Amino acid sequence: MKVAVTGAAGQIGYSLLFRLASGSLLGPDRPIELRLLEIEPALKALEGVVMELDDCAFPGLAGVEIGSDPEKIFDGVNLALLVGARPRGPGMERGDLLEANGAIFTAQGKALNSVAADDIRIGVTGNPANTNALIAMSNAPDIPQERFSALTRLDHNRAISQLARKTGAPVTDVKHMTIWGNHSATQYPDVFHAEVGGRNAAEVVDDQSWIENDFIPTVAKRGAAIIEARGSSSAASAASATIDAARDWLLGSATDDWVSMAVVSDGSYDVPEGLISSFPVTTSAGDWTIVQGLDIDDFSRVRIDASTAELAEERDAVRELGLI
Ligand code: NAX
Repeated sequence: MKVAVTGAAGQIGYSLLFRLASGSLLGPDRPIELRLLEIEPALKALEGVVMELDDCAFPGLAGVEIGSDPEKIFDGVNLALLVGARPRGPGMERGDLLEANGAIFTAQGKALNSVAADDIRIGVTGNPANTNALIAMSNAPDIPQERFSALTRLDHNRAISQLARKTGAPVTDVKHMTIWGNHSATQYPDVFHAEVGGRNAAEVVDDQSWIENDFIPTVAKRGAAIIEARGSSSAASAASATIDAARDWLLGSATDDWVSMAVVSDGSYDVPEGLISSFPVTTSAGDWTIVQGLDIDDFSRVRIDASTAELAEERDAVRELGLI
């Protein structure tokens, strides 16, 4: 399998590449070839990372290619993990950020459209992840829309961990967690459909104030808390979630569980059609299906609507910029 990683010389890349090469994605018996995309000024640093990959002598690493031309790097790839993005610099307005990322994700969408393998799956980690995925998808008309997703698995994993800690249960006892909406502070981590040890999580917690004033903001603002503590943004956990998401997408989610993925909305749960929004999904052999039939009460409705309204605003902004 040929796996492309963009932003490969960045922080997340430094963790992600070694996990991919050691077999965390498909298991140690299925060799992968890495195709690493970076901007020109970062290629030297990337060469150093490749030297380290060599020095690990990973048995499952079939080859590594690096470069700054997406048409070359994406040629024949089966999975593209789009991690590289332009961070918000000093004095940059939101519109500037969308525009700078728009340039990256239009070019990468077009390149994937023309050279990726027929079975390509694309996972976007680089922020603003949902809208970057929308831009790439809109610029790749020959790739089926369901092949694009944006990462909310880190938020999902954070929510599981917080709930496990609160209830004293192991993380493996927490199932059916859902992140709805945007990978941003408006995201809605939903415990009302989650279970702890087979029981409804909200009932096990039995503390509405904790859910509202502790759990939801802790999960939604976890990225900022990590920056505050570490001096730089989540990297190893983001790499781990990127792999969890891709692995489950390709190999399937557990039969008694679901995962959160931002995928193109078909209007389910009144999320406007066409937005890339996070839903509860089950996955199997590279396909995902939105879990249907969950009751959404008023508490959840307001929060899902607020996050999808933000996504609609981002979509409108990139539409105005002519990026989609
Ligand atoms: P870094 O700034 O360390 O690395 C980004 C890398 O991308 C840099 O090496 C840069 O040269 C490269 N890059 C920029 N433009 C590129 C282009 N056109 N083609 C190829 N490479 C390009 O950031 P890092 O900490 O690795 O984070 C990467 C992205 O992930 C950021 O946008 C960040 O906001 C986002 N995150 C997303 C998360 C999620 O859950 N969806 C969580 C973690 C992280 O915040």
